[in-house]
Amino acid sequence: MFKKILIANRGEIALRIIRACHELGVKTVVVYSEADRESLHVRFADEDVCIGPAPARESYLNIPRIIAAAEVTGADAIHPGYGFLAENAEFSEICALSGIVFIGPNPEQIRAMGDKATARRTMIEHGVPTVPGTADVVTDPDAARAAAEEIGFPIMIKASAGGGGKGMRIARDRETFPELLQQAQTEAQASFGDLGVYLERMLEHPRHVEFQVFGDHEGRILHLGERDCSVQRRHQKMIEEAPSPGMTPGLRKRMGAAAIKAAAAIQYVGAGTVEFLLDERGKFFFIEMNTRIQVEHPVTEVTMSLDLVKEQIMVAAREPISFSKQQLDHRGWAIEFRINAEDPDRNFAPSPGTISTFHTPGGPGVRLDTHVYSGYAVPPQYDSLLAKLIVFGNSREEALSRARNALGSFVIEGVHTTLPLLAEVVRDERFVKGDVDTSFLDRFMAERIVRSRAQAEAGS
Ligand code: MV4
Repeated sequence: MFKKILIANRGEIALRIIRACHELGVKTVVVYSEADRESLHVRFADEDVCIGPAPARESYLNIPRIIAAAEVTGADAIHPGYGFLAENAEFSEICALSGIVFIGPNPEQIRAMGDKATARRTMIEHGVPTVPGTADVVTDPDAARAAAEEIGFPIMIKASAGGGGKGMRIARDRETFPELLQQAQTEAQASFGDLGVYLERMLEHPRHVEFQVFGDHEGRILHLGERDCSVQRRHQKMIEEAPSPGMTPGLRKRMGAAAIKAAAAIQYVGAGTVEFLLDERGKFFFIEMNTRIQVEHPVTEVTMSLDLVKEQIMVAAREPISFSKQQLDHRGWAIEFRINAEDPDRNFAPSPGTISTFHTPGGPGVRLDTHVYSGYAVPPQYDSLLAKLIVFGNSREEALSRARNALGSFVIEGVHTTLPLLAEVVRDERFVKGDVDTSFLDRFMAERIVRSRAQAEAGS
């Protein structure tokens, strides 16, 4: 087992990794920017190194400074968390060259799944169901238009070096296709330095269901159930739950087998997530594979009684993973709510500032992953996530009831947050029925605006 792990991240996930390390008896080193001097991950770690000013490229994305911090503190491994350098193959390579274990997959696996067209082709070759589309990137506009006619509109144009919704365009007909193709290629070149885009038939209003997978060094690969992430806004997930309300035992068996096949195609090691789209007829299609621990990992942890971060560290240290012994089974229901410092009444505008009141919910089945405290100044330079409220129940009804109470007794003052909106969503009839797909939140927000205008008029 490692003696000391450097955590190359910040916020709630840095605290989460520190806790896992301390439970394993491993010392922790954290890096932080000047904007994070008062952050909890600095206070909780055994050692801390200030690596630069606030901008991420000067700190949390700065590979030489992170490697230097690991060397001067004698860390024998680095955990990248999610975001920042978590899926940066070059960083994983430089760690290996520096004799530091990167807690994650190897560079080849990161590259294979980071290039979305290569990932698709790999899945097609291994018989994993994919959305009808091109097997590779398209460059020539005429060939692209011919492919689009073949696939049929509407078409999703996706950047191969993108992912997570970045660098996507929807083309609804052949007239607008050439212009949208050009836009997608220009944006991909500007954002990712690679203009490669591929085409997929667009599924209207699918569910977004992802499977947690885990591989060890002996080639064993298993899945740890699914998470439904359909409640999202512009690719920012807001509510995730395990299991998915749209799942049946037979469908879970088929999707789980496909997820394992996807991971086995690249001999995956460590924690990974295979993302699918699920349509209303129960057909599913691979869209992406993520080679990192995800924000929403806790809903899998509480329904599988596992600590996924500890398992990641065990695999990286080539120790046996705990679930190779015990029989795995999911029990109960978990729902995660992302509490962001954003104003839902101003189109989710970021709302940095100082937290004046931070009163947290509790009781049976309530978990809160957060780095925030009363008096904490939310820095404007990073993502707006303040806390993840994870609620567990023996049934979805119990989880929903607990969620309503927990959201209702959670008080954050000093910044606007998504708390009020989340408290409304858990009362929405369609959400309570589990009858949601990826269009749910956009529709909910549109109706919310109409309601608030009607109330304003009624009040006036
Ligand atoms: C799609 C899709 C429908 N059809 N692909 C890609 C990135 C991932 N985070 C979501 N992605 C989607 N890919 C095809 N062929 C629907 C989504 C999607 C989505 C798209 C636009 C806006 C919000 C979305 C939420 C979940 C899934």
